[in-house]
Amino acid sequence: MNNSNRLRIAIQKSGRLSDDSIKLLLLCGIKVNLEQQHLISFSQNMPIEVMRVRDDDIPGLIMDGIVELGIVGKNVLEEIALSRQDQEKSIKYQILKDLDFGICRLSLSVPVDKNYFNLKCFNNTCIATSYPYLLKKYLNKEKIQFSSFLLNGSVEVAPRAGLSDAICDLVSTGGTLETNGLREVEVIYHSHACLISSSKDISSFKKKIIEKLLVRITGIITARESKYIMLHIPINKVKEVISLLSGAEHPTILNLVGDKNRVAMHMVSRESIFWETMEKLKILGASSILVLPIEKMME
Ligand code: PRT
Ligand code: ZN
Repeated sequence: MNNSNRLRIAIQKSGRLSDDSIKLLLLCGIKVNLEQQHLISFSQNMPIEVMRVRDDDIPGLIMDGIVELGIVGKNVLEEIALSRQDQEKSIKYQILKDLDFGICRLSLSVPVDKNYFNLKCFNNTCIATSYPYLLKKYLNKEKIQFSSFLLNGSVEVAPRAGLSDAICDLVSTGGTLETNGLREVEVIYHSHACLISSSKDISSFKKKIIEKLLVRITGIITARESKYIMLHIPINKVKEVISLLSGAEHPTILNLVGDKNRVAMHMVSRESIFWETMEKLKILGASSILVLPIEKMME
């Protein structure tokens, strides 16, 4: 239980989620110096302390009520929840927000030269994995008989070393699998980072800070997904632009000085604007097309 008056937020100390987690906290306006090698760093402008730990420790810290907020991959969260369930420990937590980083999938992969038809091919196989609980949950549901062993690193070398028939590991680009002569055959879990909170007693003072952070994080993520678009277009093509940019809401139309046939359109689009869309706008007669990133948004 955290009795301090400061809201504690746990993030990964060093790894794939660290930079994005720190960036998110800074964008939320939390001033904190994370340069030193300290476990806990105090914010200079908010009643917040940031705790930097291994990602595998974050779900437990939340479920035991040691910290109020955490940023962790859903894969780790679900794996730890399953293992704690097995040990009859508390698994209470809340997912407050799905975040837009740490995107990966947990997949089953086999050597490229091995025939694979369907999940039944995993019957009586031995699978190396860092996620035994997620693997067991998935294959048990499919009624596959298998054995597994835990490797917390270098999982991808297990089949070549003659230790296993297959692996169950995280994949993002697929490069690691390819380098190790493996082929991804089944995705068993889609994951991304998420903001989680403890379900234990949280003071109303801390709840207010959490609410404030949540609004800010939602604004940051919406802004990152959105683009501000400006362009010039013949007046009679305005409707076509609107239907082409279907993710854009309520465009602003402005007159252009010295050109009665064309107008300027300004709008926010909730969708990515690809080169293909810009080329289509050009064909419609658009010019001076600008697509700008948005830093913050509040609705
Ligand atoms: O030290 P600590 O325990 O904190 O860190 P860690 O080594 O356990 O985790 P880390 O930093 O590797 O990953 C943290 C989290 O990032 C994971 O739990 C996922 O939620 C997320 N994530 C996103 C990934 C990947 N993408 C990823 N590609 N985690 C690991 N990988 C590894 C994967 O295990 C494999 O070795 O990257 C390799 C595959 O990548 P590709 O691009 O070659 O497919
Ligand atoms: Zn870890």
